[in-house]
Amino acid sequence: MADLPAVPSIGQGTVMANLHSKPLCYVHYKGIKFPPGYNSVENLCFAENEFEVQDDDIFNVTYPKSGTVWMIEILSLILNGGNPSWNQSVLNSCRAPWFTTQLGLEAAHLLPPPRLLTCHLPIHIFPKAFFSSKAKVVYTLRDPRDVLVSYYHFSKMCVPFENPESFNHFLESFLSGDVPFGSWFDHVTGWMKLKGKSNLLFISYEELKQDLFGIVERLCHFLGKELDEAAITSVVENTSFEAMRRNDMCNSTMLPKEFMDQEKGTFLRKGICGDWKTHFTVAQSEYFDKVYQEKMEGLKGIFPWEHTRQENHLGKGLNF
Ligand code: PPS
Repeated sequence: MADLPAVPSIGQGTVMANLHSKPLCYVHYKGIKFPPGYNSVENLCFAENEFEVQDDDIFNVTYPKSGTVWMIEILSLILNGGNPSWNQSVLNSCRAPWFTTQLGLEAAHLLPPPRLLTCHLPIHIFPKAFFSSKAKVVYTLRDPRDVLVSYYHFSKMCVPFENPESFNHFLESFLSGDVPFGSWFDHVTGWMKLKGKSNLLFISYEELKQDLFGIVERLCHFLGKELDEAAITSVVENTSFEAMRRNDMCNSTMLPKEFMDQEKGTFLRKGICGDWKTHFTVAQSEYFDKVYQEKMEGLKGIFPWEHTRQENHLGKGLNF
């Protein structure tokens, strides 16, 4: 397993070397487009309908750019009682395989229980077997404006993604859901329908930034894996942005150039909240807000990015 390519961001598999030399042809499945090269209709169909879910499986589910790789590091460390040796010696794609791809599926079958499994699947394509199992899902979400900015930069460096024409064009595509893995709004509202179920935990990137120690404690409790203070401190230290940047097992620098062009960007780019403010014009911000208000009707008021910093410090809006 250790010789599998690290694809920390969006999957595992062989990518054609000339992906960027011709127009990209996305894989389409159930209304969602997926990056070519390592996704196939067969594997997506298998993941949805035939993937065998085990009761002790732990799924790390996200919309892209919401903190997927961060959560892999956190969960891997929790499962190892805070000991960083697994994180530092085994690629993240082998520790928490992208089971919707062929290589990820093979890696998943080799993992001893409890398995960590990763995907960006919207709920309507998620393994059917999950819904009658005791398996757990950790769903991480992030301010969609920061997701958009991160996704924009990522699309420029990741070869199986269309190179954005401009920031404004990408914003339009994002708001209309015409990006790989579909609409952020549909993804989040779809998963939020399961809010309240005991085997699902929703965590936000903003909470991770604000109180990593507290969130690790919450995750430990959810997973039934209580750690002492020293172990939690180790999880926190080894999953800091700086520590992850130094760790080749998760910083994506091991990826082949034909998959990710490190000269065009850095996967662990800025790691902050609110970077959208340096990208959006006032007009773009107002347009985004208008679409957000329409699409998030019914769920408004519960997400950390909808509150002021002071309210968040008072603990409002963080426990959804
Ligand atoms: S992917 O490609 O969908 O799997 O990307 P994903 O891992 O979901 O998101 C990448 C963004 O998460 C940031 N990140 C972190 N921020 C803070 N601290 C830590 N430890 C951390 N690890 C990952 C990463 O930098 C990307 O965000 P941006 O805004 O681009 O920096």
